[in-house]
Order: sequence, then structure tokens, then C-alpha cells
Amino acid sequence: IEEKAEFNILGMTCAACATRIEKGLNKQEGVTDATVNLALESATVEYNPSQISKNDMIKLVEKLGYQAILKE
Ligand code: 9UX
Repeated sequence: IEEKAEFNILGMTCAACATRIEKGLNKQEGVTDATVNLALESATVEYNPSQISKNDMIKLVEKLGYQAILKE
């Protein structure tokens, strides 16, 4: 069963930043589709919650050097 999570992403300064995060998320087991929007400073992720958590995604984004904040 798929779920969708939305995050605000802080720290992106060029288009390649968005691509880096998008690729990083899409590589994770359990992520079916991740889209990062530079202009909106946001990410939308469709995922299988039995394989990956929102916190895992936040940790990955931090590892890449940005900050992710879950949207309510
Ligand atoms: Mo652009 Mo982002 O040169 O980490 S890739 S600033």
C-alpha cells in the first residue's frame, strides 16, 4: 500500500541540488516515486511504509547536505 509524504527542503541553491536529492530518494528501497521542486523548495515522495519511513528520508536528505522538514 502506497503512501505519500511531502517535505520542505532547505539548502538547495542550484538545479543539480534538486536532482541529487531526487536521485538519492528514488534509489531507496521502498520509494516508488520522488519529485523535488527547486522553486517550491519541496519534495513529494510516494513510498511503501513497510520498507522505508519518513524519518529515513529525512536522514538521507541530511546526509546529502540539505534539510528536510515534514509538511503537516
Ligand atoms: Mo549546485 Mo547543489 O553547483 O548541492 S549541486 S549548489
